[in-house]
Amino acid sequence: MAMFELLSSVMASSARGWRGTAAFTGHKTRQPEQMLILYDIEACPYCRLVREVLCELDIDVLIYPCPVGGMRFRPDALDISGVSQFPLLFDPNTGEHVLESADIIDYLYKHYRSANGHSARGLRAKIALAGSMAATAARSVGRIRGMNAAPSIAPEKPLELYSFESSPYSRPVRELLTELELPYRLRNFAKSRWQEMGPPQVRSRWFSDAPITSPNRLRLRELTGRSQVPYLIDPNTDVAMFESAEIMTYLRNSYGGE
Ligand SMILES: N[C@@H](CCC(=O)N[C@@H](CS)C(=O)NCC(=O)O)C(=O)O
Repeated sequence: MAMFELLSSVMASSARGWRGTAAFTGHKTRQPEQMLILYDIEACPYCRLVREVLCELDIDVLIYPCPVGGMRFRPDALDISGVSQFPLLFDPNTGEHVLESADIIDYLYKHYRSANGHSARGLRAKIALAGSMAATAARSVGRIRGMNAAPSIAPEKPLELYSFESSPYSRPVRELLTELELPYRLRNFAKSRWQEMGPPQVRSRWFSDAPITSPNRLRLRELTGRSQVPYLIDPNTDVAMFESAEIMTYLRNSYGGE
């Protein structure tokens, strides 16, 4: 990945104080039986606040990208909520849909976390939104990445991406998935122990014996022997790969254009 892309992604994560990095481990989150669905725009400052909380609660989610100008999932979203507004959460477990990022965050805490928690309020909410807007700005030099639809071919089945919200290398992949309107199961890969902080090379050198506690970390370790994101699985072609630059080339070649 070009150095500029990486640096601006690091700046975006910093603007949000690296929220969406660690999972809350003190209280068990209840995993939804059926995967939640988020109609999302990667670059949208409000959507980011929701994805951060999903990541911190360690909840997987099916993302239906709805970039500006997109036609693949926007009509569904309009049918569900009656308005063209994102983020929109649909919970197939309860049949409920929720608009408004703060209400979605409250809903997630209420239904899936066995401890109190809610969206930021008052001044804290304003600061969170300002930081999220700054994160979008950091990724907007030349063009707003992850905001506008680009021509693409629809996959038959949703893709699968292991990622955590603040991951500087995962963000450009999510931006491209959004632009190409490619649905994907977002496997949140938040860190549940301090030994999981830092780049993979550092961790494997110093903390190779630390037990893995997060379900998705265990899963990826079983699948690949590694703990590294982004990791893309495409069930349509049986391709599975690490490395953001290679994943993006694969996505462009397989689904871009038309
Ligand atoms: N107050 C809402 C604001 C959401 C919002 O303004 N989202 C923008 C995208 S950043 C939107 O839905 N735009 C309409 C569109 O893209 O059609 C929230 O917190 O969820």
